[in-house]
Amino acid sequence: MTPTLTDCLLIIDVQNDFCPGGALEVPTGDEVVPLINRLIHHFSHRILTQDWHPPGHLSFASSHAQAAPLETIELDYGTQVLWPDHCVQCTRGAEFHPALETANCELILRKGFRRAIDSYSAFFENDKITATGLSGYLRTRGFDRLYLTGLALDFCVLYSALDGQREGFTVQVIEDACRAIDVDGSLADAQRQMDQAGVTRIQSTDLDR
Ligand code: VGL
Ligand code: ZN
Repeated sequence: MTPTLTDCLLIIDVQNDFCPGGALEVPTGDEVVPLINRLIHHFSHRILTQDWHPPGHLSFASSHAQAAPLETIELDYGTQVLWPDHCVQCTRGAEFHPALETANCELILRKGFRRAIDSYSAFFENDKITATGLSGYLRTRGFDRLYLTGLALDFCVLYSALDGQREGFTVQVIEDACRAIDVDGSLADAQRQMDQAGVTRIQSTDLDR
């Protein structure tokens, strides 16, 4: 498949903290880098997202007394999973994996920078109201089909895929270019939710046809 000018590759959160040795490591998260680099050269348009939290972010377990990572709490906007401190602005953990070829990507969309709201999705923060502006950007640029890759499949990739589809884009998730955290069956649940929403799950080899 030759990507058209209205196809866009979205590379979600391929950052040091989500790779082995990072603060919120996704098992084998770094393995997606060579494949995503190939996809970067295959597509004509590419966008990166970057999880970008201020110190003391409300999604950090350390911001709550007696809370441990992976516990959940109720915030104004609903249930929030608590995470280890990760992707703190201007730290090495927030930088992209050093081997990721970011140079010819057109936009870096940062998210999760409001202290009191987490943002898994590249389109809407976790309150489901606060927009990141990405829909407007993509529409204005004339993109209609989005190919999602990156970390983590069962959180930021999932939420971005569901919102992208809801916003009227055709969303395909390239599964072998993603890795999951997989807590409490979250990977199987993510796959079910994507299927229900009409998000297509493909393998990178499907693009060669
Ligand atoms: C993510 C948990 C917290 C992700 C970001 O990129 O999937 N997960 N922040
Ligand atoms: Zn985060």
